[in-house]
Amino acid sequence: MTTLTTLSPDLLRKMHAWWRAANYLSVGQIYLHANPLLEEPLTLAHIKPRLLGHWGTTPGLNLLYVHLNRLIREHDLDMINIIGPGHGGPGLVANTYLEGTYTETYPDISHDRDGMRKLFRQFSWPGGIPSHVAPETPGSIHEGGELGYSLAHAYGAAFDNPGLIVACVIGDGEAETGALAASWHSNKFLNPARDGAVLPILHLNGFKIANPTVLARIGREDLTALLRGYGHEPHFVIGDDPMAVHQQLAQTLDAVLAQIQAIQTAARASHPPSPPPLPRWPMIVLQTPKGWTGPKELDGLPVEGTWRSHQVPIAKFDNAEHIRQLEDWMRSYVPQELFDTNGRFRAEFAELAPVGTRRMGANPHANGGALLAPLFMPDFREFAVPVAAPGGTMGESTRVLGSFLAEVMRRNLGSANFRLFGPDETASNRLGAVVEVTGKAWLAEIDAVDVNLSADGRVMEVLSEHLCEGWLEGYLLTGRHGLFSCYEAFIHIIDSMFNQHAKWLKVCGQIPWRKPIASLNYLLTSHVWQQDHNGFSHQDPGFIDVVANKKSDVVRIYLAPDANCLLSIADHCLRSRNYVNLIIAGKAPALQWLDIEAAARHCTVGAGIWAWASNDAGGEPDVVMACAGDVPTLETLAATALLRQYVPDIRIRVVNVVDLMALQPKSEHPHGLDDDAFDAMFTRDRPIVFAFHGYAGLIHRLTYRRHNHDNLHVRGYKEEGTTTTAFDMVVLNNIDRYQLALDAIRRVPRLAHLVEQATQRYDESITRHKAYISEHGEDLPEVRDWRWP
Ligand SMILES: Cc1ncc(C[n+]2csc(CCOP(=O)(O)OP(=O)(O)O)c2C)c(N)n1
Repeated sequence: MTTLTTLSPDLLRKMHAWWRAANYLSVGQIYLHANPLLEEPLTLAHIKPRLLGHWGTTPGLNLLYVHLNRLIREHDLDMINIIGPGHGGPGLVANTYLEGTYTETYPDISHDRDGMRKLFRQFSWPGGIPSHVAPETPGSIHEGGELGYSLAHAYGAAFDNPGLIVACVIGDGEAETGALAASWHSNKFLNPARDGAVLPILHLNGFKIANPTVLARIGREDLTALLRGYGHEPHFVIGDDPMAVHQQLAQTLDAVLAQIQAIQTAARASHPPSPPPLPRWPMIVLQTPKGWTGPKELDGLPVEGTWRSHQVPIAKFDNAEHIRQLEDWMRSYVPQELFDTNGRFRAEFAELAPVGTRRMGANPHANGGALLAPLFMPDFREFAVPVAAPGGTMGESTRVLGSFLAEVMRRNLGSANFRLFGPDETASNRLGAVVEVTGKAWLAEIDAVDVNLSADGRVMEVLSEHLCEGWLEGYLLTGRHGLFSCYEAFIHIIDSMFNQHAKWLKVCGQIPWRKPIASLNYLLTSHVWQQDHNGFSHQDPGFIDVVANKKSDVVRIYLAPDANCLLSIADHCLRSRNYVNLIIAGKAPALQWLDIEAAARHCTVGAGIWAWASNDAGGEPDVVMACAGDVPTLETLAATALLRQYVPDIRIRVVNVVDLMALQPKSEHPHGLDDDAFDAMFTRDRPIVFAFHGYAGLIHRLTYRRHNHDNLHVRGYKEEGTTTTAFDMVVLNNIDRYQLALDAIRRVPRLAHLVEQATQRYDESITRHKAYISEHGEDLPEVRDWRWP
């Protein structure tokens, strides 16, 4: 039985003072660059020339912060705070300043008048800090710019952190996003025995930028039904009278904490129920006015409690009345009661903050690199496919990788810091070996037909790329490791999440106190060239382009030509830090080219001449046949073999690129080959026929500064496709062996006399191919059974 807390008058007074102080500092950050304590009457000279920031959500965030602090102190909680409406950045900066972590992190922002002036001035100021909750904000693992990801991040942080409670403020506007709407399902994947807890707090302040929010206008009954349908027990805190809301919120927080603890205690008992029941986790709906305590109205129009308070409620100071209104607003918090004459937060209020790393701005989970332990890694060579001669063995790259990942999983079960994420595709992507080591996490109902579902599983399968990405990001940001495997075409669903994470990493690289975290690893398979059951909708290699847009110090792109290269790449990526590693590899049975030592050497350099496939004998070739990606590599090698038949004296060099960034100049990317090495591979003046896994334009973009760029002829995917044979896919996109061989003959000047004959032969080959697949429904035997000679 929960006893209702009533805040004592003294505690209520102090908590209210903290809230006023946080609100004061938030308004100060948005508006002022001087006169921080309002020691002089406010004038235009004290007000920033550009007013940037968001007030509307901020008082709610500030209210929650002081109340969560009370909970942490009274129960010695290990808690972090994720802020969905992170545009309320000034609130988080204000609270971490009040609790002391901001000044410990940035000593220049001291607890005195001058420190407060700098605090105000730096906000949204050139060379200062961003307007949103950002990597610079102590205690944050969640950039508050793009809305939608807070709850997924919160669950990612809670997985395998049994002692942690993640409070997660969700904007009611944010709740309209697809990502957030899916995130409510996360509670079916959280095991109260081994994971921490998430406390969702829906901030129902009613409005977005210019509109009401859906959840604020469906009535309490439907909202309750919706949230219960998602498996939560909503607790409503509603009001606009601060004192009443303080009491209600304190009581509610105590009640929800008691429920969380009861769920965990039952699940962690010495004889826990089996199978564990799916708990109905509590959550809070905080319904308070948007822009609470701000101007009630401006120029005759209502502001507090409306969308007009979203950003900067008073935005124009061309009339004295507005300056007076801002001054009245700021003085309504009675700053002299809150700060002493030097600008220091008064001790009787400051003591409300938790102590040391219990402060949310100092919790190490929010600086995950500080907690990161490396994975125990097996030797990837032990999983190698034996390749006695190039092309002499068949193998399924991702299945081979699956065995390696299963061993990584096994070795790290004890440290509980490695998970695999995927949208229902782990088996389809042939990584199924992992499931033999650990189940697939699942706390909802289980039927007799289900396999490998378990409350303890470490494979996270949910048909939401948003959730896979968000959970993994939250998991990584709190100091753990993982990999996300996905169909290549549908990874685009999280393009924007990738963008945000890459931006986060870029900024963290410039913040010394942010410790390096494990890289975000993507394995894209079921790729454009290998669609068995699926067709055109599943054919899109464009994520490579999205990744290539990002800063060179953050992104890496690897195209595995075979299974052994994939092993070497995966080993490297799982050991790396602070990157986004994009790995692309096929899952279909395919010829294997390199033994494991050759693969490791090849992947270390990133690109190389395959001497065994070349016949230029170290001299100048007639043509360079280059390739990146497993299917383009196969077609290039087959084209090379054809060329040698067609033109016995042709000198061919085969170059394979595994690390796409090797193509860029070294000045652009640390993996870039230096110009001499590039020229030694691609020559300065010989034609290059380049078969690329993705869209051709990217190869040109990466190499346009290279000497031989004018001679570089790239073929890639050009949006032709359907449900057809594997070889027909490459034919449809003109990246097939017959086409590549023809290209080579066309590009080599001394072979000009052969072009007509070669063109005729090409046409015949394609006609034969089309007729055969149309008749037999599978590829020509000469294609299916082709082997490197
Ligand atoms: C994905 C995304 N779409 C649009 C925006 C632009 N935007 C910024 S704040 C906001 C309204 C947010 O409303 P809510 O989540 O309720 O936050 P609050 O009202 O507490 O400010 C919008 C649409 C955004 N930041 N992210």
